[in-house]
Amino acid sequence: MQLYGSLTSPYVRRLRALAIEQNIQFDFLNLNIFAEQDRETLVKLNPTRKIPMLVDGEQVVFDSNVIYRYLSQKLDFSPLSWDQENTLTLINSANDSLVELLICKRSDFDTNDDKLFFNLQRDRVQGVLSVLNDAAEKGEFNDYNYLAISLYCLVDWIIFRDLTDLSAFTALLDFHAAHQQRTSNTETAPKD
Ligand SMILES: N[C@@H](CCC(=O)N[C@@H](CS)C(=O)NCC(=O)O)C(=O)O
Repeated sequence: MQLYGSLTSPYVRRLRALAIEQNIQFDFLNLNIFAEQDRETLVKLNPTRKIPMLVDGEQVVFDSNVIYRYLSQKLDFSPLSWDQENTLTLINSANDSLVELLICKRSDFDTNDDKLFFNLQRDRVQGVLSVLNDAAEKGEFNDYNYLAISLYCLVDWIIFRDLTDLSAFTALLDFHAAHQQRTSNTETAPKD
C-alpha cells in the first residue's frame, strides 16, 4: 500500500501515526500539492485535489475518514461507535474550518475581519474546541485510539501553525503534553 500526503497535513498525519501505533505497513509518498508535477499526480489519483489518498493495488481510496474505514475493514479493527463517529466529526469540523482560514490567510485575506464566512469558521473552531476540551477533561481520550491520534494531530498542527490561542483549553494542552514524546508523534512531527 502507498499513502500519498504531505509532511504537514494533520489529516495525513493521523494515518501515518496510526500506522506506527498499529504496525501497519505502507510506503509514504510526500507530495507538494502546489508544485506542478506533484499536482498532476494528485489530480490523477484524487479529483477532489486533497490529501491524503491510499493506493492498495488497483484500489484508490481518498479522504482520511474513508481510508480509516478501509484499513479497519482490511485489518479487522472494531468499527467506531456512533459517539466515536460524532467525536471524529467534531475534530474534522474544527480542522476543516482551520484549513479554510489558513488558505484565506495565504490568499491575503484578513481572517479577523468581521465577515460572515470568517465569523462562522472562527465560531465553529472555538465552539468545537470547547466541546473537545470538556471531553478531554472527562478522560474521553485516555485510550490512545484513532480519535485520540486525530485530536493530537489537530492540536499539534494548531500549535505548529499558530492558528488559534489554545490557552483557555487547558485539558487539550495537557493531553498534547502527555503525548508529545510518543514515537508515533515524534516521527511524524510536521516539517515545512
Ligand atoms: N476530508 C478530507 C480533508 C482533507 C484536507 O482538507 N486536506 C488538506 C490538507 S490538510 C488539503 O489537501 N487541502 C487542499 C485544498 O484544500 O485545496 C480528509 O479527511 O482527508
